[in-house]
Amino acid sequence: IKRNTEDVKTTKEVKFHWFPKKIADLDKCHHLVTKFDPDLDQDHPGFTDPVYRQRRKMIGDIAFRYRHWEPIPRVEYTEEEIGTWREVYSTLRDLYVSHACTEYLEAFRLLERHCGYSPDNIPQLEDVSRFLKERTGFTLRPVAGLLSARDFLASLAFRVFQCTQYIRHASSPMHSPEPDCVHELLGHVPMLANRTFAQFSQNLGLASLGASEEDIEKLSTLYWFTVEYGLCKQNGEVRAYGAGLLSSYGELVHSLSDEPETREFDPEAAAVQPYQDQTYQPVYFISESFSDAKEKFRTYVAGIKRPFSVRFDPYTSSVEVLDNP
Ligand code: HBI
Ligand code: FE
Repeated sequence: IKRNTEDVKTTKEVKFHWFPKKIADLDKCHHLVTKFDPDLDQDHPGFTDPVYRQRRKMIGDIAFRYRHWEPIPRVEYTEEEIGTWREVYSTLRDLYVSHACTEYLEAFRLLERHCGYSPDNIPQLEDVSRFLKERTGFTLRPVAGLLSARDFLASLAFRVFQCTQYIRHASSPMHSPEPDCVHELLGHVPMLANRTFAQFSQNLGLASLGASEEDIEKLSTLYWFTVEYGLCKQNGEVRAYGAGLLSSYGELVHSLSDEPETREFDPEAAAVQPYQDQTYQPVYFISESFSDAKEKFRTYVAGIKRPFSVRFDPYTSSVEVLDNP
């Protein structure tokens, strides 16, 4: 009799979704979502530009061919691409002093000093990955576009951030419908250099392993209102730590104006709050501090039901799966 072994995950016949057990398994976590792909999305600024689409494909191929343990191949960016980077970089940098949280500012200074962050240079993922490894153990791996929430969150469990390497279309330097290297390098990377934030990100990832579709949906919504659009209190002021804010001039200004509604961070509420991926958020959540957010999240995760629990082994970068009694 032939059995479909894919369906049978434990001897007790409890079914749950496949997930990576060791860091090299992330080679299998490459499922892209085509929602904002320039080849398919007619509203993408690069949709009618065959040269851009060709370039995007070439850089995407680096990600498709990439395997764990390899150094990330370098990209020689064109003058036009560097021009796009320069425009966003110089505009945003002036705003960070008054709008970004201190953890971000501290890391940003180090990245300028050690990692080639400057208006005239798009940093190389391999250099940034080495920098992060030394700071928090996070590494980057190249990805060809918007990844499925399940694969994206799973990589965080191993302190791996899946990072795009191409840049947005030159006709629209201040906005991109999909993640690009401006969003990753200016939005995500500085925060991943912070220890508490890195631990929070990994915890989010560990909670997602083998989770049900509904729980993946909740965890990605939580990710949205923290890692992407989170605000925090600092010395009596509100500052931004979310990558979607720190990589968008317009929304960074909007988020700290008195226009949007703000609420105290509560994982239960943030996990089910409807969100916007086309315009600015109508509501933002403010955390007291990263440690506070991490603690509240721990309580929230304890309420998620899974037929097993996971433990991360930092010596081997693998997860142990423990059957629940
Ligand atoms: N994929 N490449 C990439 N970059 C992201 O920031 C990203 C993603 N996929 C899903 C995602 N972010 C989140 O919106 C959550 O769904 C986890
Ligand atoms: Fe992002």
